[in-house]
Amino acid sequence: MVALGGDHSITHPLVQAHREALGGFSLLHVDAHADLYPEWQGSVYSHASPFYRLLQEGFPLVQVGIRAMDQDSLRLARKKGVALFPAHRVHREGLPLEEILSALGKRVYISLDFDALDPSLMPSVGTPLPGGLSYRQVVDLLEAVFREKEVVGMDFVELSPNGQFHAEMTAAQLVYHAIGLKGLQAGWLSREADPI
Ligand SMILES: [Mn+2]
Repeated sequence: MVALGGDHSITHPLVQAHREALGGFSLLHVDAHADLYPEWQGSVYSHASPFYRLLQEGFPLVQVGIRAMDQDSLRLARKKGVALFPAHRVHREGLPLEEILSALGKRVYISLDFDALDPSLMPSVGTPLPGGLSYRQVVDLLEAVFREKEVVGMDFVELSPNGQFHAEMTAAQLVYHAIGLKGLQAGWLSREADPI
């Protein structure tokens, strides 16, 4: 299933529903923020907390593109064995695809916050942060995951349209591309039909 947010609070119930229907999987979280706060502004179900809850529920977690994380979140991530691929590492070394793939299980749920992308190309988010990923880096990551793993579901969240037409088109194109990758994986589409 593909879900479109809305803020990141939708991910926790979506992941729970996927596990109920499909069994276990690991989580690939692509975001500028770790979203590991136990609560935010009085809510344990806030947009800043989904991965805190999911870690408590035992999901293996891989985070890519992170560039905002407090000390408590970092301690929690280390304690729980989160595989962390911060944006600065991606910029210095390139996308460590092999390492990311080996940190994920065979079955993967993808949750992508559009603010993982650099705000120069994705300004239409509530909490833009400089130093983000390029469109091509995100597409390369998705393509590698779809090539090597079974993707059981995905959500795309935090788009906040503000009149920046190019950003909204970028978001639509990324979702469209991901759905196409799922189509290839499932055999609904063939590479020959769309060589790009
Ligand atoms: Mn975010």
